[in-house]
Amino acid sequence: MPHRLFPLLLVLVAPLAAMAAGPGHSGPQATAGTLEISAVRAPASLGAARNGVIYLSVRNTGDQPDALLEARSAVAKRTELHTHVHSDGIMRMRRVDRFGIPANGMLDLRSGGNHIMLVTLHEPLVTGRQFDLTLVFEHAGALDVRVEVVPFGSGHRH
Ligand SMILES: [Cu+2]
Repeated sequence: MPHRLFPLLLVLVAPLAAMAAGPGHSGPQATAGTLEISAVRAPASLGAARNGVIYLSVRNTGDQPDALLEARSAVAKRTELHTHVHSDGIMRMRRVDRFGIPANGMLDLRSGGNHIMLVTLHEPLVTGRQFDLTLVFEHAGALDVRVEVVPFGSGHRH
């Protein structure tokens, strides 16, 4: 029986490959050039809230800075890049033109900081659902990612 070794090898290797790709939130969801996009999420809508927020992380492994210029999604009338500014003790949101992504650095959109604003949702965001988002980077170009709707409150800083 000279052929008996080769099926055994397949049986050993396949589960290892599955484990490496396995569940968990650590790996990037999408890559564009030197950019790795991960943890793309939107908190579920609360009550009759008309607006939504998207958070995500971008790691730039390259030596050139890049920038997020635009985000597009069909779930809302408009999509804007927002930052938070403190003025007179009040935290307000302000629209910005771009989010810089440093060379060999991170852009971290998170609760209380920079975020993508979904202005006037067509329907409420429901936990467990997903929707499409197009990110437009200055150098890496356009990239489509999936946004996962997570329970409200779980998108907070950790
Ligand atoms: Cu906002």
